[in-house]
Amino acid sequence: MSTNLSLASLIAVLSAVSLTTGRSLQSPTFTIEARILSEDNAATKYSLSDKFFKNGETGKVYNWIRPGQIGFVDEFGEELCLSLLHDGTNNYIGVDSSSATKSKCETTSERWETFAVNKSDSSLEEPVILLNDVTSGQCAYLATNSEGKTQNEKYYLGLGDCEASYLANLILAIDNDLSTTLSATPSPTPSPKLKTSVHQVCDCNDGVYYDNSCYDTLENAFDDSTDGSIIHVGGAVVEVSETIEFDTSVTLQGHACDSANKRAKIVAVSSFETKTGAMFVATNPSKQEVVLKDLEITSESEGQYVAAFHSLSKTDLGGEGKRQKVQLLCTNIHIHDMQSEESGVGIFLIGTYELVVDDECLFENLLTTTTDRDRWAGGPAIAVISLPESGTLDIAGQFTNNRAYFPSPGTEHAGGGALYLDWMAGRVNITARFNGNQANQGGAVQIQAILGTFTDNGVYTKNIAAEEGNGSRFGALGCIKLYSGATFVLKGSYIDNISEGRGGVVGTNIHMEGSLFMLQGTFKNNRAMNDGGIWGRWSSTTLKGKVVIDIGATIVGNIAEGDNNNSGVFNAVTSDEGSVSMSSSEWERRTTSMILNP
Ligand SMILES: *[C@@H]1O[C@H](CO)[C@@H](O)[C@H](O)[C@H]1NC(C)=O
Ligand SMILES: *[C@@H]1O[C@H](CO)[C@@H](O)[C@H](O)[C@H]1NC(C)=O
Ligand SMILES: *[C@@H]1O[C@H](CO)[C@@H](O)[C@H](O)[C@H]1NC(C)=O
Ligand SMILES: *[C@@H]1O[C@H](CO)[C@@H](O)[C@H](O)[C@H]1NC(C)=O
Ligand SMILES: CC(=O)N[C@H]1CO[C@H](CO)[C@@H](O)[C@@H]1O
Repeated sequence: MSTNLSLASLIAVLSAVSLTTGRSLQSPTFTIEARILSEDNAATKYSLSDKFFKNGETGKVYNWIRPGQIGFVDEFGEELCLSLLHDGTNNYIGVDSSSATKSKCETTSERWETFAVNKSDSSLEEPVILLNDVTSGQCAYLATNSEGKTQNEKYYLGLGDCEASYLANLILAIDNDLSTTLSATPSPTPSPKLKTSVHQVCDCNDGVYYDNSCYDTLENAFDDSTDGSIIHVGGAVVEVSETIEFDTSVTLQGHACDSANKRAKIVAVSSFETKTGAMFVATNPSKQEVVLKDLEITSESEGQYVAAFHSLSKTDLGGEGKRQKVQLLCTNIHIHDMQSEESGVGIFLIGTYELVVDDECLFENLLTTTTDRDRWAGGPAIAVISLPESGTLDIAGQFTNNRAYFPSPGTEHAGGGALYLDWMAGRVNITARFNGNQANQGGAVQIQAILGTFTDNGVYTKNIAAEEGNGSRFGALGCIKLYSGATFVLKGSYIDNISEGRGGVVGTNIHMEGSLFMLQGTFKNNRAMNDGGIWGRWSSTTLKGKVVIDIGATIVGNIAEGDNNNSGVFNAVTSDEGSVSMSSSEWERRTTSMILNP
């Protein structure tokens, strides 16, 4: 059974109101009246029972089924609630609980969410109550069940007092496209054709909204936040002029107030310079969970030094900083055009149990650069120093034109053009696309140690390990040490990458007994100016773990310039012990996987 509240797409709710008190929910039954705006913006009055439900479903009596919930009891005695599903962007869709995945009438919290109004009738100064309960005289509002967990956020219709200070509430608009698609296939998954609802933050002068108030700085909102808080940004560009330190578990939620933008914009003003610091620093020495959603983060001026998001560093809190674990979930964030002397201009985590970067994220034009004589770690987009055995790293999205560069008198050995991953004992899963990133070693990704399972499903194109004075290696990815029990599998696509030294795609050094290194993906037109068109290894230690070049791998057109393509596929050198290598023509003659140390 479907309901035609799903015929209506919610457009907006109103106004700068403070909705924390004054709710009383008494009326036993009522009828809702709604002023419906059609495409041409003409307002018509309807009641929910005669227009929002299909033929045969008209005339239902709606009740307060629970505090904060309107619904009805069906012929089987089941309670069905009207709810609005959040589709993950800014859209809401009305459904009854029978067509929602979780269904049933969950008891909602009493937190009420308000939205900026879409002016319904330009001639009226006086606000209009667009949805009210004629029996009780109360007005309908939205209530949300979410307490910081923004996925599958659900909104419910509820009633509250219609005091003038609350102003108007809901506008429901009929969307003809929606009515056909949704009534045919009742589903909690909303149609992208839904109109955008406008969040309260869009009316705030400084683009910051938290706990029913506009804030003049983001810092103040963070200062007032508590665990589980959602801080909203959007509308105005949010300016950050000094480091915001916070120790709460919060969600920073962007809103696309202007429908042309997908994200809310946060900018470090040009006077805010810090060679190694960041705009946001998570400072809780133990557990801290942070969600970043729908945000664009950048700095105002070119060449300005400031990073975006950091955890503590290992020297913070008298050395305690290195024990910190921040869980970070990123959805649709775009961090770009920033630089720092520190790793992780986008995101630096000393440690994490969970980092998720979703497929809509984009890290672009980020630079780590220093002439410090003791620096090796690059990773301008993301640097993670420690992932414990129970930890997970899931990195999707896009990494474009990021660079790590440590020129003389620096080390000339910047590692990781986009990502720098140090101690990886947990599970790592990379599905991101890397294009045009550059470092001295690991054009896109540099890994110091793998102890767990590292699966690379990424797409790497045109990344470069650049000669900067003293050799270079690993065009796309490098890993210095594979511990016993480590699995490092390359299943992705690696195309047109270049190492001006060794290892056109990938390089390794120490392989301990009981480790596995495997090439399974697509390797095309990569180039090492020295040796190892795809894989190059040099070590003073004997190669001990298992190495597999899967016969299912696609290997075409890779070049090892330094040895006339003798190691077009790979070259693995152990100093004092000699080397083993393979050319493309040898590979082409094979009918089985190549396995070392089986
Ligand atoms: C909402 O506001 C936008 C922009 O002002 C306008 O284009 C749109 O027609 C309005 N919609 C309704 C239903 O009032
Ligand atoms: C890696 O992530 C992709 C995309 O999210 C997923 O399909 C795949 O199952 C994951 N693989 C592992 C080994 O977790
Ligand atoms: C180049 O690096 C090697 C070790 O990586 C070092 O021994 C050598 O001195 C360096 N040469 C120059 C010119 O910096
Ligand atoms: C190496 O291989 C590439 C691609 O197959 C080819 O264009 C190039 O001429 C080869 N170089 C030598 C020296 O054989
Ligand atoms: C084989 C090769 O060198 N392909 C490309 C690698 O990436 C560089 C930089 O983008 C290109 O110039 C090469 O053509």
